[in-house]
Amino acid sequence: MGKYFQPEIETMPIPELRKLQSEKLVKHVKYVYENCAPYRAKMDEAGITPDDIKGYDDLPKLPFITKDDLKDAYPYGYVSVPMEECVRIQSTSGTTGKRVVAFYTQDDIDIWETCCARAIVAAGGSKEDVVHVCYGYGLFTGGPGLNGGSHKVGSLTLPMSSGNTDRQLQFMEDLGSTIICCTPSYAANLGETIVKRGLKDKLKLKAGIFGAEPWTEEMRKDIERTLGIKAYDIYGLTETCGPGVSFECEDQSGMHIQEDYFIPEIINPDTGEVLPDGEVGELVFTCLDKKAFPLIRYRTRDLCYLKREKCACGRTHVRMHKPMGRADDMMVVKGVNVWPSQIEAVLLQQGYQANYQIVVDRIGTKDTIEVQVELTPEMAEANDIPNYEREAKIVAGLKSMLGIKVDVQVVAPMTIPRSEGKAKRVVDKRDLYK
Ligand code: DLL
Repeated sequence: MGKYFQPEIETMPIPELRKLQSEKLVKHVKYVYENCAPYRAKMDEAGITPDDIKGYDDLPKLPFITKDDLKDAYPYGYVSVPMEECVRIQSTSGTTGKRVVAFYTQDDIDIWETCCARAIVAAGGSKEDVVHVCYGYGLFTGGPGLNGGSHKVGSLTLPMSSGNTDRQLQFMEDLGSTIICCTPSYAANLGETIVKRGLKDKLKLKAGIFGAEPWTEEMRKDIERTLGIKAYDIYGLTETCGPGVSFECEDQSGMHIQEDYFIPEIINPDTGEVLPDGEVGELVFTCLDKKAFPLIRYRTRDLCYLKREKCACGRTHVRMHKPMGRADDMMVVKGVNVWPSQIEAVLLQQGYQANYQIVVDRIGTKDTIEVQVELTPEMAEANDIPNYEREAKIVAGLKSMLGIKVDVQVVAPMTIPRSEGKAKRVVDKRDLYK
């Protein structure tokens, strides 16, 4: 198959790429203005009409979309095609608050899967490969995205989904998996088990495509050593389609953003001003083709910078440095996006006050998360419910909110240190954005 899935697009000379983006942007802004009521309202409010957008350079004139905008319009507000043209939804985690439901037409899915196919080929994939997908399937975009990309490449696809390590290893060995797709923390976990069981020589793995959460260069080295593979980063978010918005090539020097489909910008998260290439700021995406759930200047809250220098792989598309932090307080724990406000909502619902602390750590290759919450003085005085019962109820509430098991410890009033400034709600000992 060669080193590119679509060489003419992936190595397109930059002037041609800009021309393509300009043409698509002009058409798409008109489409969105005519079909997406909340974005039309934003443009009207900003005094911008589709005629003001004549090409790529006019992008900064357009208003931003934020996660709160999508949340306020939940679930159908941004849907811009008749419902009978939608063939799929995917969704972010969380039962209330921050959940976003993204809709797709068949063309939207094709584009998304094409992005994932490009990522698989960039990691050395071809028809001869056996692609072992152990991202979660379901509402999470990881499994379905890489699965679809692997089909497009023509590889034999193993839709394993996440968990059940014994079964993963059995299939890997029996069916000769060559490329593995999962979160980097699960890859590290698998690597550890493979070393422990002495399985490395029985496996045919050569590459891995890992993303959905921050990971360090140290983790990359560790995974490459224990699995005996080359480890590639992949990035994306549900709102823009899912994985494949950007991915690494063999140069492993940043992720190429699929610029024929997405225009990236880096902005100052406080002022919204566009920053020059090379400066760290918030990553913003304009999706140029998405019809069911269009996004113009969507603020990801991920912090990084863009690199425009020529890449040794021959791809011309701009590279983003791996996310270096967040402009908000989201954490990815056990592969799931977690906001402290979701945890706080569960605690307040159950009658506690906002005196709590969240401690996140990584023991070996596994994330741990513990919430310590104070009893209110009234609860302590009444002393009518044992702490273990209280803890079990909070654990259940958090499981239903976040979908993951959180350890909970109920502590006496006034135990958690008070802050004189901003409360330090989260202690994340993992230090993943190095
Ligand atoms: O995590 C999509 C995905 C699936 C990407 C599989 C890669 C592989 P969400 O659940 O909506 O979508 O979470 C998106 O996860 O804004 C980042 O903060 C974080 N994230 C995703 N990929 C990376 C990465 C999927 N490679 C949010 N490095 C994003 C660091 C990442 N953070």
